[in-house]
Amino acid sequence: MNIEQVLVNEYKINPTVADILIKKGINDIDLVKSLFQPTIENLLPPRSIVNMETALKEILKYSSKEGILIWGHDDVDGTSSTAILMKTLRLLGTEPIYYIPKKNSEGHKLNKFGIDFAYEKGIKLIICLDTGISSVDEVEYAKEKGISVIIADHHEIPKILPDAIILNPKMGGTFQHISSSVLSFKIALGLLNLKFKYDINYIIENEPSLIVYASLGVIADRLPLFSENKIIVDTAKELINKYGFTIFSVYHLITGQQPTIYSLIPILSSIFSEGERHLAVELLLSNDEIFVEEQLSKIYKQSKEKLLLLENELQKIKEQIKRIRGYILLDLRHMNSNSIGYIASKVRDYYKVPVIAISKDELGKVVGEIRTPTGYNMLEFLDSISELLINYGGHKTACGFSMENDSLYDFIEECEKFFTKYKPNIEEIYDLILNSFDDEILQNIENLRKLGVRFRILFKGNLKDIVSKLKYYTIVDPNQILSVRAPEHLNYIVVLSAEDGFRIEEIG
Ligand SMILES: [Mn+2]
Repeated sequence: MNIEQVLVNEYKINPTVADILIKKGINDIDLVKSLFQPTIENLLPPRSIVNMETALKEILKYSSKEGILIWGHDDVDGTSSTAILMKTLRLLGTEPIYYIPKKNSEGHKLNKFGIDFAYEKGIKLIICLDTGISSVDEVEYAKEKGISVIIADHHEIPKILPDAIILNPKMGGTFQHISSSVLSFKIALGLLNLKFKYDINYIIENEPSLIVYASLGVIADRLPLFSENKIIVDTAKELINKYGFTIFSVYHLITGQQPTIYSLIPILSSIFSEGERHLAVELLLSNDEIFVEEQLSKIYKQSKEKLLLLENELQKIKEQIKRIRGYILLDLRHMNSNSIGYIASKVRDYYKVPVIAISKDELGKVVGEIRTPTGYNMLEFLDSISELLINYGGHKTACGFSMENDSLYDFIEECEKFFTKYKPNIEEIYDLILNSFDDEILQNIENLRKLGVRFRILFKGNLKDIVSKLKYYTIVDPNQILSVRAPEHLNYIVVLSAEDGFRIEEIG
């Protein structure tokens, strides 16, 4: 039986919905199980990931000696990945070092400086986490220096891959939307199993923090919360309640609030790399309550102040936006480049159009962040203008780039050309377009909603009838959009099946 038949026959899923599930990444019988029974025993084994076997052997080869460098990425997914592998390699009896490039002076790929740094330290293996998938030249350079490279990165796979051992969920053997932190957790699982025969249950009992770190990257990167991502996050929530992890108990002490994965992320993401040290990694790995309390209370205060400043800035920016023609280009060269991703996301959420925010790095080069609604593929755009760029990468709707100052004018021209022509892919915006109410489909979507799958549905046709039937489901409409106009006077309604119910997103 193929996957569609399994979904239709065994799980009673409507064929249309089954096709959408397959498109969303449920393309393998084990993933079907992880979707419908999201419990830890249904996490796919590490070794089903393409190249994992080779990667594990390579790591074990070096883990008996000194000589491993973890090359991370300066965001919560990157720092939680780094913490997972640092901890695991220590358990294996080696003392690795890590380096996380500073975003506003070094970009985010593997770089030659880092390889020289590794070479001087006698490093024989570099493991890139949450970055590196496009570092073709840098991997060549590392090899010339006699350094082996493993890349564990969940970003989009570029046309030309570096000549390294590559682990990427989009190559198969796992849910394609896992974070780099979950990918790192699977490396950890594989290593601990190969070396000590530990299984997942043993690790949950004895090294529960590894799962908790893995959950941070899933939430921070806003990945779809079903299948393996749901398994990790649900298990982490249980473990946080069961054990008092230092960073969580200190958070409780400082704020008086119940610590959750969600509450920790804004604090961790307000910390930036110092290169050879990243305080977020140190805090995650530390059992020293005094150190954690000292640092966390300082950061907590600073992050609150910074958020206030950013909110102010955001308010000013919104007031300056007078006219929108398909997209927004924000010149934020007065702001620190670390903050422009946040601003771009917020402006995108508010105006629901693509936003490009540019700033300067420490060397005066232009750096930018792009955030778009679903349906855009901005990596394709960056590919098409790659000769203007020094560096770029990320996800289709959230990516970053850098370029020389001289290229800015051409870049702006290219944006204008691109957005006047580009039509977002309607199939990526809406999972489903329905011209009438279909009970079977809606019941499927309701059940899948509880398993974490989100469907964005465009309703057309007899909207009076559709709205009256939709009312049998939990509707979330805090701004009461639906009562603005009678459904018979509408052309369409957009509904998202969200965590709390069917959210009314848009009418027109
Ligand atoms: Mn990531």
